[in-house]
Amino acid sequence: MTALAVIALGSNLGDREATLLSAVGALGALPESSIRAVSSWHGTVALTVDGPDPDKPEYLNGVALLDTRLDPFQLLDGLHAIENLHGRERAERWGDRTLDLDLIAFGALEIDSDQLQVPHPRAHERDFVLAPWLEVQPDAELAGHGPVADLLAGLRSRGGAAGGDDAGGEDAIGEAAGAPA
Ligand code: A4P
Ligand code: MG
Repeated sequence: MTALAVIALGSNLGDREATLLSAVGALGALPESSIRAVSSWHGTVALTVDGPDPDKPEYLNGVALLDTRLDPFQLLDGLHAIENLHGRERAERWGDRTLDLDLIAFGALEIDSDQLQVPHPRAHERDFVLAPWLEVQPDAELAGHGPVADLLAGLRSRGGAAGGDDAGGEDAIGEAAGAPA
């Protein structure tokens, strides 16, 4: 069965755009998987465990939609392999990173294991996930939370755009080459 996986990409170290584009290529090259769409890259303030920190290097964030026949755990292994290929080091939680790939949603599936939680437990409160997701899937729904458009509107009306978008929309690459319609 083919599922639609929503993957959030983030980078705040090195050549961020080159890393993100390379990661998109690697996602599309995963077995039994193809990229359906990729958002533009959004410049966002780093969110640390102590809150937003404008003194940290700025992130580029985006979202890719992936049609896949992998199961969610196989896909997570693939995401970790791609992160490692791009020099990801794990020093501190929410620390600076060359590449972070988070599985935000996997169809309407809900998983709560030590290794993997889907939907991603913090996605519903993150402007830097919801805004690019909405761009590529205007009718998106986050299982257990509702329409992404409503979540984003609520977040912005409360002024709580955690790690919020400060330069969204530039560098649009839109529909990925070779993506299925
Ligand atoms: N894991 C469980 N569920 C998932 C999932 N749905 N997707 C496990 C991906 N991984 C999942 O992740 C730690 C472990 O979470 C993994 O081993 C996996 O089995 P990690 O990538 O090693 O560490 P992390 O990313 O530092 O931790 P965490 O808690 O996942 O962080 P978040 O929530 O991903 O936040 N600020 C801006 N502006 N933009 C960002 O993209 N990202 C983060 C990371 C912090 N601040 C940010 C951004
Ligand atoms: Mg992560």
